[in-house]
Amino acid sequence: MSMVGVPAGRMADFARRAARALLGLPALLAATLRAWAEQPYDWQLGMQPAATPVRDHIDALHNELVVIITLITLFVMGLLLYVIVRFNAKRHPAPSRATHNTLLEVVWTMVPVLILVFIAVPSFKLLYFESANAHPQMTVKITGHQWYWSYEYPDQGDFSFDSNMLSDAQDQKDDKPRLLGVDNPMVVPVGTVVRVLVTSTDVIHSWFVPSAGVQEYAVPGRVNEAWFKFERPGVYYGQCNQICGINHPFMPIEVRAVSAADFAKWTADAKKRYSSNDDGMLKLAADASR
Ligand SMILES: [Cu+2]
Repeated sequence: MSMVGVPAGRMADFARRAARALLGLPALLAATLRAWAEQPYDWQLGMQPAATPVRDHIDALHNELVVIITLITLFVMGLLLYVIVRFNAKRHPAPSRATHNTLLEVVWTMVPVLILVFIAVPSFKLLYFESANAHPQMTVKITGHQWYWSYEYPDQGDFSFDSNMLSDAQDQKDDKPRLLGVDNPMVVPVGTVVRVLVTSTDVIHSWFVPSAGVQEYAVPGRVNEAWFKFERPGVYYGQCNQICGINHPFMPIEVRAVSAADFAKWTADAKKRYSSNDDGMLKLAADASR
């Protein structure tokens, strides 16, 4: 059998090609996901893949909540449909005048309370898990400024540097995603518990790297703590996600998780490059004179 005007041979050929394309789809998808793993991509569904234990836990809680939410939604929808069908004016012309039912009221108060308690247990566990790690292996201090980030490495020789967004032209040259690439990325060793201390010099910013599961407010005059341990090497992008002024969307975050050897190499180089770093002061002066 063939479609009108299409020879059977070509139909078979088309079916074969379609089957091949379908079989190849999972591999293609996996490759795409890998290539775009640590940043948003067009038509993305769901969240960026987890890269740290904290994000693994966040995903686990999220998946658990999706099940609970789905069951509740289906239950309420079922009740609504039942009422609409069974008790509409046509089938049920004389409505009940009952206003109280003690048993029903106790049940519909207690059941939601129990559900919330059931959710609160893993939720509080996660809060404590992500708030601080008792055994950090190194510390990086992160400071938000209008509108860039700066990073300090007290354990590796106390150097610091500023991290500014790249221009579109530079992003293209360096093959970095637009509005996410920076000139000096934060570099950390993979498999290491990194404590980050987050603060700000001007207004409230927020250091947010989705794949790390870290979103920490940067508040002037206050130091907030978070931690991460990247499980695999990669480049992880994030952004300030606290509306902090006109250039709020232009203070991206780029974290590079590298091997211990590469980190040692980078540290040695960074110590030389950033030791007499007064970029920050120059930038502040430039901002003030504007
Ligand atoms: Cu900001």
